[in-house]
This record gives sequence, structure tokens and C-alpha cells, in this order.
Amino acid sequence: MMNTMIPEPTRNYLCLLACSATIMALALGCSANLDEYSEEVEESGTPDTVERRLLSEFEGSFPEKASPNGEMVDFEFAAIPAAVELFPETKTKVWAYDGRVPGPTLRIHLGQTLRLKFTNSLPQPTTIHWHGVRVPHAMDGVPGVTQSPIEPGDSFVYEFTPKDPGTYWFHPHVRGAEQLERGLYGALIVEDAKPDPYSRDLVWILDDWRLMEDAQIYDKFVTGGDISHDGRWGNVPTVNGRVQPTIAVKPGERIRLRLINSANARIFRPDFSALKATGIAYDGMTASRPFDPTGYDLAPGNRLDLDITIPDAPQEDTFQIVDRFTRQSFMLAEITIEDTDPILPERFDIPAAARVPVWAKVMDIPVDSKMVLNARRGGQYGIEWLINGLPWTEHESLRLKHRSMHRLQFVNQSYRLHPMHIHGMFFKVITRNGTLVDEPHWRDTVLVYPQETIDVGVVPLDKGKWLTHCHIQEHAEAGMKTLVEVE
Ligand SMILES: [Cu+2]
Repeated sequence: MMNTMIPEPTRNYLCLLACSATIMALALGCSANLDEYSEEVEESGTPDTVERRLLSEFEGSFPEKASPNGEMVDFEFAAIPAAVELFPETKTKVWAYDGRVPGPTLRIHLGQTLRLKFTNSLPQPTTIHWHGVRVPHAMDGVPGVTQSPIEPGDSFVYEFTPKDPGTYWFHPHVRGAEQLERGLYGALIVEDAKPDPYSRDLVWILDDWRLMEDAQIYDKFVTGGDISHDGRWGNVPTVNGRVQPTIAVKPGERIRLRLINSANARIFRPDFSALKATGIAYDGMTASRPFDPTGYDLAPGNRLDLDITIPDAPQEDTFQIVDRFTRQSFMLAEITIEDTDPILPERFDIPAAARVPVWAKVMDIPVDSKMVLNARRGGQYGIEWLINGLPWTEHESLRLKHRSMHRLQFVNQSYRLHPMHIHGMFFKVITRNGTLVDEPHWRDTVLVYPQETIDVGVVPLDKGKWLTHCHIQEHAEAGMKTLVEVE
């Protein structure tokens, strides 16, 4: 049933796709105001001065400290084995937060403190990591670095006040290749203290499952094939734990749609076709200007927030959201417009006031931290994925100075995809293969294409030992992890 509906991508054309996607990404990035900055770069003085200018450009981008308003929002759930209907009337055995896939959406407002009493009712240890949230170090959910794994039957209380509003998500950081694939993930939405009056605020968590004919999870994890390629790509993509769901909306509605990629490895590139979709945030953080989301990749870990206005006198009543990352496109979900009177939401400007430096002059300061991405034979799985020549078991931490300007470089020497994620900080992409790009937003995860070099600018505001790793779960499992120590 499922196999006829959604084609399984073959490994050969994935490689081809990766190359053409690089060209697209490069073509997308260029921007007029970079030229002005380039002129300034030529006139600029010592590196010291450049660094100071870069820092002043950064100032006010996001806060250093949380501002708790004294309100505590309590949640309580367990991670438990459960069965869910990915397909109608077919039960798939999963592991799930609160027995649901996705887990419960945790919604709080900026200033509120989240407190979760979490119980592990799984047959193996686990933790929860809050992807993208600048949490206190002890709340980051990294086993052996920020906390001990939570043993089966034990509980742990996560408590923090987010510093930045936006779209985040949570997932285990123990045996991620198995635990995420089995269904452990959920959304954390931190609303602005006064959210914009969208008629609807939707969260779509995209996932990709490798299921067998009987709709059960193929339970061999971290296979040689997964490791030597781009991780575990499945045959059944889902939106909010459903295969090709239909979402009914009203004419005239203005929707904030928050997309999250929770897949182990699959990259999504959603196409909203005739629906006018405007990008307003990426990886949680509001952009400095609205952007065209066409061609934007959502690698594992990435989020993309869209502002979508449903036509009030639609010509058609059905819109298909199609994924175009793989050569063979497929439908992710369908939006249908109800045959009712249009609703007229309150008018307001597209949210886009965030301060995001252009930072073109980052290229004037030397690279002070590098992550060379490659593999070697050996280790538990026969292949080890490496950062700077070392797997996690032998890793050497990178060091960044608190509140200082850094130019960090990812060098992908391999022929595979690596969505690189750094905990505890946001960074901005400055160049891809030496070509300036001006993304109007921060990131916590960037997809580094085969043989690509990406320079990013970062000013770490949160001290601690932060994990950095490839978000393809199988690559991380096979060693592609290290620590960034901010002191
Ligand atoms: Cu990788």
C-alpha cells in the first residue's frame, strides 16, 4: 500500500540532487546590499577594528539573559511504547511522548518558565534535548555532558525560561537513530509576549519513516548502508504523524505555519504551489525581512515559519504541498478551502523586525575554528564519521570566547550531506564555497553539501560545553559529534 504511494529515493540520484541543490542554494543567496558592505571592507582598518564593527552590528540581535515574568507553566508526560495510526485503521508500534506522535505541543509565552516532569517508561535510557532553545547548560539533555541518562522508570525535571520566542522542538539525545525514528519528538512553541493575531497558528512536524509492508518500523538501526550514505531515508513521509493529511481552512484566513523537520536524515524542500507563502522565521528566530521560501531546504533539525494568506475568493479549493528535494516529487499534505464565507483576520505587518547583521566583513577576520567533516574505516560500525579527523570517542573540543566575534568554518571533505547543528547558540551563514550569501536570519543548523565549505559568524552569549554534531542521526551515532566550549 505505502510503497506504491511514495517512491523510495535511490542512492544514486540523491548524489546528483545534492550537486544541483548546491547550485540552487548559491543562486538564491546573493543580495544587493552586500556590495555596499564589500566596499566598506576594502576601506576598513585593522582586524581589531573590523571585529569591533562586527560586534556592534551584532548588538541587540538577541538577549543575553532570560527575563522570567514569574509565571510557571507545568507539563508532565512520559516516553512510552504505544501504537499510532500513521495510516488510517493501521496501527504502527512506536515510542512516543505521552503516547502520541508527535508528542504534545508545548506552548508558552516569552517570559514564562517551562517546567516538565518527565518520566522514562522506555526499555532503554533517554534524555530530552530542546533543539534551538538557549537553555541553561544543565537542561540541554546531552548524556555525559549536561546530565546522566534517565534510566528506565526514572524521572527528571526540565525547567528553563526561554530567551527567544520562536519554533523549537524536543527529542532524545540518547540513541537518537533509534529513538527519533521510533517517534520520539514534539514541538515547543515560545510565543511572543503579544503574538500577532493570525487566525490560526499551525505546527507541521515532518518526519520520514522506514516501514515494512506490515506498516511496522524496520527495526535495524544504524545499518552499514545508513552510515555510508546520507543516513536512514525512509519510504513513508508524514506530517504530524499522518500520511498525506488534509487540512481544512477557511477562505481569507491568515495562517502562521511552523514547519519542523524531525526526520533522522531526509531533507525536505516543500513547495506551496499556488498558495502565497512568505518566510518569516528560520530555526526559530524571526527574520530581519520577509523572504521567499521557494527552494529553501529543511534539513533534519531545521524549522521554517511561513505567513500564508488563504485566498478569500479562491479559484481552486485544493492546494497540494509537494516535496521537491528528491527528483521524484511527492505530496506531503493537502490544504482544502471550506465552502464558507471568508473570514477577515485583523490586518498587521509581516513580522520582520529582528536585528540580523549582514556581517559581510566576517571574511576580513581569520577563521578561528574549523570543523572538517570526513570519514574513516573503523569503530563500532565499520565506518566512523569524524570532525577534524576524530570521532566523538576521541574528540577534541573547540573553544570559543564568550561574547566574542568568531568566524567558524565547516569544510565538508566527504561526498555526503551533513546538517551541522550547534547547541546553545545561533550563527549566521556568511559564505558558501567563498561566495557571500545574505540570509536574513539566524540558524542553529546548516546543511553542508558534499565538498562544500561554509563560513558562519557567531557571537556565543551562553557559557558552557555545547554539543555540536551532524543531525543525520546515523552520522552522529557513528562519531560525528564534538563539543564547543564557550568560556
Ligand atoms: Cu552527517
